[in-house]
Amino acid sequence: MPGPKVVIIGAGIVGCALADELTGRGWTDVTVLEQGPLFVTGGSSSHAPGLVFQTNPSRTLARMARYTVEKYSSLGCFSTVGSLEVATTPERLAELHRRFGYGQSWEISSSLVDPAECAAMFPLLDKSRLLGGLHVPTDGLALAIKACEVQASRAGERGARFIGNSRVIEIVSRKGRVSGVRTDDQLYDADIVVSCAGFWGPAIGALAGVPVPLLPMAHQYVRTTGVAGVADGLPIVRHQDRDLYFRAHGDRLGIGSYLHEPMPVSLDELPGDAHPSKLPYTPETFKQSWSAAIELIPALRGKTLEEAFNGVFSFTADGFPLIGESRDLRGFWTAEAIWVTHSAGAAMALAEWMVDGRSSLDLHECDLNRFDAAQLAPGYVRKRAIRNFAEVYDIVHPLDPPAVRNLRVSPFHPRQAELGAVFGEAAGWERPLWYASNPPSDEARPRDEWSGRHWSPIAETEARLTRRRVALYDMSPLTRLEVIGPVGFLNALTSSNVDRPVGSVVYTLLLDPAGGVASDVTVARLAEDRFQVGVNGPLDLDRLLRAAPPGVVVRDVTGGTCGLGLWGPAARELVAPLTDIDVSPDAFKYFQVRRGYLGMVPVTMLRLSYVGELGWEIYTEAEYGLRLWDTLWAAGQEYGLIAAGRAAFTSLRLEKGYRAWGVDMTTEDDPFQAGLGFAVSPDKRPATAPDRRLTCLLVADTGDVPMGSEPVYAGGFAVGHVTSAAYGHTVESVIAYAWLPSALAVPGTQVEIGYFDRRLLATVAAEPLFDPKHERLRR
Ligand code: FAD
Ligand code: THG
Repeated sequence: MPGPKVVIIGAGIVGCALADELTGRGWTDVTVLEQGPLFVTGGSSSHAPGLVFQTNPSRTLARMARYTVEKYSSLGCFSTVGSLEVATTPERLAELHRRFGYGQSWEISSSLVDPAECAAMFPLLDKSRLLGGLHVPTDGLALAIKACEVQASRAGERGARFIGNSRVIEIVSRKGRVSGVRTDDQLYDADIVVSCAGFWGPAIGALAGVPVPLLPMAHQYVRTTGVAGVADGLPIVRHQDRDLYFRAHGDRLGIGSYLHEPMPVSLDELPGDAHPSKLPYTPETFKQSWSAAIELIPALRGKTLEEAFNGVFSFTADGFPLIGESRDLRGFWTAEAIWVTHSAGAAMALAEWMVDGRSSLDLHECDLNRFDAAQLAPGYVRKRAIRNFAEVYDIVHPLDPPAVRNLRVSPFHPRQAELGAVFGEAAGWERPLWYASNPPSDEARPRDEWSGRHWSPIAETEARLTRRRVALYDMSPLTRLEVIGPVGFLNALTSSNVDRPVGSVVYTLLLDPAGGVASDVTVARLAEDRFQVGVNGPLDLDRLLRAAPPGVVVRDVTGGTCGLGLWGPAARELVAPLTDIDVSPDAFKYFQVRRGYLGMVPVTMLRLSYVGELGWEIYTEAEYGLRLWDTLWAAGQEYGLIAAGRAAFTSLRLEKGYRAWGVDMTTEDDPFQAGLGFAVSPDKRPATAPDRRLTCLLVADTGDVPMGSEPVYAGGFAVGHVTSAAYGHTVESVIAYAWLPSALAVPGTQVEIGYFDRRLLATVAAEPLFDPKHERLRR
């Protein structure tokens, strides 16, 4: 069986790698159509200098890069010269320590080196400017054109066809499914079309009616005349403090720059010659970069440029690729905004996904369908992509404010602003981090500079008062789906029995074909055939829509509705006089749902709590939002009600041991490893003994609070990594969740967490740390 008929658009490095990976898995009916000549097509791959730095904060991107290095090395398309990232500021040196940590977490060996060692590896560096460097011996140079040729020839031997000078001008579809593509002179039938068109992605997307949210931008690359001391074999260098990178081309030095103003490119201004991805050089925008290059490498003084151009490639709103099948047109896939660095790994992951129905790599950060509608707006993509260009080498804190603000606000926003909310952003939503109207805690410990950024001791007050009194949390950004149809539909999709009486809520999992955790959701049964499902974002909507048989309705009701979490020991006393719903402990139990009124507001109340306290999530339509807030706020005054933000929320969540999907666990983890076996019915999936476990650590208090992705060491070796961490104000300790081998996931085991240049002592603890018998939730 040759598999389905596949057409790949584009014979750049991604299209060639995908043809190789698909044919290697037995899908041999593959046709690759390329508008340019083979294999110097004129796309980005034809002009990429091919530097591969594997270290990345994202585990997925790091693993794609590792695969790329291993594959291209084995195919003779990689030159393992090693890499050196240099620091000229103390902030950068600290950042290199953090990057060293990512390497430890993702199994990419590296070492921190002093200025003399930097100069020993790359003698032309002015070592008096350096504070240190990060050396990754397995990094190096991918020979991009050769990698295209070698992978294409292997795919060709297995039956793939590569056709150059064939421009796709139409995507043909029938009943919402792709059925072929048309070039100037021919129609090709296809069951599956994969767009590997690089920065032309949006144009191919337009042919298919599929938004492809990337922005082509130009980036300057130059090559000097001969420089004494430059020779092949020198490590590749990054000088992130000045947005530069360097490689040797024989005795010439190649210099790439991100220092200039971002230069978005419109597809109709591309040169009509054989090199559309090569725009004319703009010398004035390179001046600063040239001086910065001379400062680092004084031997460049007086040298001239032999070649220079502005090369075009893709940027996205969040810096991640666009991989997956369109939800609008079945059978139409994309693999775009992928660097040479990630090309083979991304192609491998996508081929697994296409052939096996799932990838061994967690792809949620890269999924084409990860965006909400607002995040697809061309203006949004453009603004965020431009910021990503400018910040490509910057030291970016996870909570730094993004380029686009106030895109989505909940109806509570004016009240939150009146209370001095300090907002963060998530999926386009404004979310309070904490409220300036609450006093800072005088018990709060000082924090290290990094974890103390975008943090306030007010969060501690909010966390403590949630446990002592009662607090309001904005739950509007939580994605909520309405499902109308027989319960069998949801029951078949989930890991436990959701066929419970009307009025029940079930916490359950969506598992992928191999049993990996694709999501964790709450299913509230509002009526016999009507459900409200709390999910983790647009990918879950997609999953349900794909599975829904005719007659089952699945709708995202997040927009147009809103919700508040009212949690704390006083929650029941506060709401009881306001509502016609009987909220007494026997009438409205933990994990039940009721509908009724709160004041004059029609509400759906779910008795559950991600922060581990008595209380409810209270949902209503958006137009009632202010009235809902005001009703609770007025009634809450005598109970000392406060508004509380995301910082307190995360701290309370970790005290209670509740996992966050996408952070703590993904499709790479099974429920038993993730500590979620309780949410799996044995008849749906038998329990297995975990080889590794998501583990709770108590971290010795030094003021350092990890942020996630830090390595965990035992016996001197990296053995796992941190997922989530926060200071737990009730348990009075830093809490970190981490993946560890089962043998180490035993309470009392001592480990260390790598944080910048420090090692933090940590001890495995029994979980949950807070209220292990759920007494507070159930009273
Ligand atoms: P491309 O190589 O652009 O291939 C897409 C192909 O699709 C093209 O050949 C195009 O002709 C074809 N196509 C488009 N439309 C159609 C159509 N309608 N019909 C048929 N065919 C079509 N990455 C790194 O990892 N490291 C680096 O050091 C690095 N440096 C770079 C420096 C420069 C100056 C540039 C420009 C890029 C750099 N990149 C680097 C980025 C990297 O080059 C790209 O991300 C990568 O090459 C993209 O590969 P691709 O196969 O997706 O796209
Ligand atoms: N609220 C609602 N839906 C949601 C979330 C939410 N869906 C997505 C995400 N958040 C799901 N995450 C959790 C995590 C833990 C719990 C609820 C949602 C939880 N767990 C209890 C426990 O682990 O002890 C209950 C388990 C049980 O009784 O089965 O409460 O925040 N609406």
